[in-house]
Amino acid sequence: MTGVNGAGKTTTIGKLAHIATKSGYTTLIAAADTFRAAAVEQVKTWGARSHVEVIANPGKNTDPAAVVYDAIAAAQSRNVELLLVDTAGRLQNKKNLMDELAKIRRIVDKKAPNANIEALLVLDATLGQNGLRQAEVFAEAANLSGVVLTKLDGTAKGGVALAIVEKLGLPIRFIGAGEGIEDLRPFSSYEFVEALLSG
Ligand SMILES: Nc1nc2c(ncn2[C@@H]2O[C@H](COP(=O)(O)OP(=O)(O)OP(=O)(O)O)[C@@H](O)[C@H]2O)c(=O)[nH]1
Ligand SMILES: [Mg+2]
Repeated sequence: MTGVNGAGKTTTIGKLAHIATKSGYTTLIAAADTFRAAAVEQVKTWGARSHVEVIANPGKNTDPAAVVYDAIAAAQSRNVELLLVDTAGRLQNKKNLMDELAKIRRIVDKKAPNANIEALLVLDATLGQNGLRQAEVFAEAANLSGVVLTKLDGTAKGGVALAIVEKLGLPIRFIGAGEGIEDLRPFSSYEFVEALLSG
């Protein structure tokens, strides 16, 4: 799960862990936002809500790629079906942080060559057309396979999704419509266009 600061990555991980558990998948979470100590606590709180264990490294300034490495090893040894990876928020114009994301992606590709890998950009719908530029840069660094559009419970309609699908060919996978654990839905193009065109 990738994206700029505050887009809703950690919340979306919590919601996905809930859906996964309800759907009978064995799931783990990798706490690869190692920038802030509070980030690990936040994702642990979300994991606990659906009884999903979180793999974290308690050390200071740990390498997020190392956490992902450990989490993949744990997932493999336990035959876990789904590993959700939380990453730190980063601005797409910070080259060192985008390089770090690319490194995480390389670890995933190398350690889990047979996995079905989804790299999702979590995009705050209230930020409008800024999202297109974010999507372009994240697509390059993380080899994105899709987008989660969050905060559609407010006044934003998420029209940027049209540009992202058209320019980058990335599907919208889920929409976030609230802060609660149930507030994540699979994307429906029909409903989306209806909402976009209404009032
Ligand atoms: N209204 C609304 N708020 C949301 C939604 N998704 C996330 N939020 C809120 O957005 C804020 C940031 O969410 P986080 O999940 O912490 O975002 P993040 O991308 O992990 O942030 P960083 O890790 O700091 O980059 C929180 O207050 C969430 O409750 C949504 O779909 N609707
Ligand atoms: Mg977060």
